[in-house]
Amino acid sequence: MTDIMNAIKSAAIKINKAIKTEDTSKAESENSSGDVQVKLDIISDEIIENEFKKVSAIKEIVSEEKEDVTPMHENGDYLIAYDPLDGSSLIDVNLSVGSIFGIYKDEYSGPTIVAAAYVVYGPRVELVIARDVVELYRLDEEKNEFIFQKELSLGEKGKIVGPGGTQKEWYSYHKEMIDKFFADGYRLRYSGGMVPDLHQILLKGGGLFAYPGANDKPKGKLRKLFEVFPFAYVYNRAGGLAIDGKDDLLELGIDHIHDTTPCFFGSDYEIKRVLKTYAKVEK
Ligand code: AHM
Ligand code: MG
Repeated sequence: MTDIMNAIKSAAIKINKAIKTEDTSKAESENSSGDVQVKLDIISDEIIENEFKKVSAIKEIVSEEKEDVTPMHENGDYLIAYDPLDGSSLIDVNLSVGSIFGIYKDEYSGPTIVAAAYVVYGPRVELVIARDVVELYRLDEEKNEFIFQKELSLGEKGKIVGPGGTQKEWYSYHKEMIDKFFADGYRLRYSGGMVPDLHQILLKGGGLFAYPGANDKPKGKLRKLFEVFPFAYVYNRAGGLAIDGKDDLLELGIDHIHDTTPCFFGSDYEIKRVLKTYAKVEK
């Protein structure tokens, strides 16, 4: 596991450099989910694959940017699913983006994830690693080294909400629930990048991030393996909760590598309110 985390650190240092120096325009291709790729999506994917190739503990990898899995080391113990550059459509407006990693054993599913990590490329580069506990590291760009800062945990309740999706398409009960949070004094904190949005809630110690199912996307947008399960693992380990509306996200399996699911991440109080709203709804 240490070798995997070191590979993630090396990849993050290289991706950070690429973000600062490479062309930020669109590529002429789409990924497996039909999203337009930017050139940096492809560069970041290659950087990570090259770092993971060196780690014998990795049996195979699968990227949000590729259709299928890539075998690595036959005797390796771990399967890694990753999103090399999440929120890459925010690159050209200079908002924060991130890389997300889920480390699985035996198969790709909620119950088999054994560790998760993500990197935020913002004004500072930060890395969060979740195993037994959740740890925050910050990149010292002079030493090219990630320095441990502190352990992270969520409180019982927060003050901010990040409501994803297109409001016009939300189901009425979802809109009423979000409106009620704001009526109760919650403040809107939403950049359009799940990594900085979830990072903010985690560092502030609580709140709610939602990317629901809606009329245009009944199964949501965010992908189980590359985005949802890793953050569900981080939030669980930090003492928060992560659900699809009714069930714990880490109880879910997959039918296909690129499956999506509605998802809600947050502290105890806010997620209990989501559970109450969605209890009335058929799954
Ligand atoms: P990406 O992997 O193609 O970048 O998409 C994931 C991102 C998330 O970071 C964010 O929460 C979501 O897409 C926002 O999507 P939209 O603006 O389409 O609602
Ligand atoms: Mg993504």
